[in-house]
Formats: sequence, structure tokens, C-alpha cells
Amino acid sequence: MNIHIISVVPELLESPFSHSIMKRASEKGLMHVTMHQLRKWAVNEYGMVDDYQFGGGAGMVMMCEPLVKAIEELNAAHAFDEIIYLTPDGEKFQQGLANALSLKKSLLFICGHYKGIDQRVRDHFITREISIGDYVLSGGELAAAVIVDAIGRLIPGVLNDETSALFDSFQDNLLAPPVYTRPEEFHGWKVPAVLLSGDHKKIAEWRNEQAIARTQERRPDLLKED
Ligand code: 6GU
Repeated sequence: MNIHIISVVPELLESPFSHSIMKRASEKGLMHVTMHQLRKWAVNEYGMVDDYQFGGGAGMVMMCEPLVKAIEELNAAHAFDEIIYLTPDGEKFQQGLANALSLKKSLLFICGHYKGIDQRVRDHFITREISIGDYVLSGGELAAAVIVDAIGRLIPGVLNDETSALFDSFQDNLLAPPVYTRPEEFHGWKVPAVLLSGDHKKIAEWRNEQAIARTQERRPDLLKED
């Protein structure tokens, strides 16, 4: 998968994709992330990409021209499956959307700043608008990092144990069950005996019960969905 991200602060995203799972994904050639500085398409030599909003009011708006030039140039080269604008008024990002996006070949993310981007760019170029939750961030970059991480780990071959993403919290509308590792007893606290029994059927049943109980207690809303 090829991911391109347009931002006025691409430096913010240098680190998240340079470590751990995302780094491995890129080394294996399974996911490649390219950052683009929007000021490369600025309207003047001072790097101007935003302006005051019509109608008045505090806060700058990101201008059409730099964004449209950037989108057209990159889209001609990469034929994006989706051109995604990150914004708190977008569709809420959930596991189902991560699953769907993980099947795409080529994605462009546009990180908004200030009061957002000129509505005409949204009307004519954006194919999807995504929010990562009901709170306001100072820009779309951290949202892009969250989304790219969530979809990157679903690409086959990115995780070592390919089955492990299937048992994540949310894949079946259930939270994950508790997990334990060695030692069997620590400060007198014992690991549940069933996990040491070697009975795989019993263990699967126990994990399922625990997942349901945990979901009922912490996120009963998940059990009511669809
Ligand atoms: Cl995608 N962007 C911004 N600026 N704030 C957010 C968000 C996105 N999602 C939740 N809050």
C-alpha cells in the first residue's frame, strides 16, 4: 500500500512511521508512507498557504490553490483510491473503516490546520472525511498517524503472527480478554488455572466468556450495535 500525506508540519510524522511495526512494514515493502510539505505548492515566495476567512471571524483557512495543485500533481502520479480529509466533523474512525481502508492500494491524506480547508476543495476533491473521535486536535497529523497505524497493521504480512489482528478488540465487537505471561505466580497472584490446563477448547471458551463479560461491563454499547 502506498500512503501519501499532505501537511504543513510533515516533521510531526517522521517518528511514528520509523519504528516498530510500521518500520517493519516499510522494510518489507508492504506499506510505504510519503510526507509532502504543502508549502511546496504555496501561492508566493513566503510559503503562503492560508488566508483570512470570508465573512469574518478568527482563524485562518487553508487556501484552494496550494491544496488543489498538490492533489492534482500527486493524483496524476499515484491514482489514489481515496483522497481523505482529516477533520473533527468527519465520519468517526472505527475498526470497520480500518478494515476497509487496509484493502486499498493508494491513499492520500490531507491534514487540516487552523479553521480547516476551503470548502470548495472538500466539495470537488475529497472522497472521504474522517475524524478519530469527539475532541479537537490542533491539526490532522496525529489523526493521520492513528489511522495509518490502524490500517497498516491489518495489511497481510505486516504482523508476524498473521492471525493476531483477527482477535483484536473490536474485530468481533468484543473487547479482548485478559492475558498473562510467566511467571505462573507473582506476589502470590496466580494465573487462571484454565490457561495452564492445555485444554484448547476450554481455553477458547474461557477467553470468549471473559471477552463478553469485559465488554458487558466496560462497553455495553458494543453489544447493542448492528
Ligand atoms: Cl481528523 N482532526 C482534528 N484537527 N481534530 C480531530 C480529528 C481530526 N479527529 C478528532 N479530532
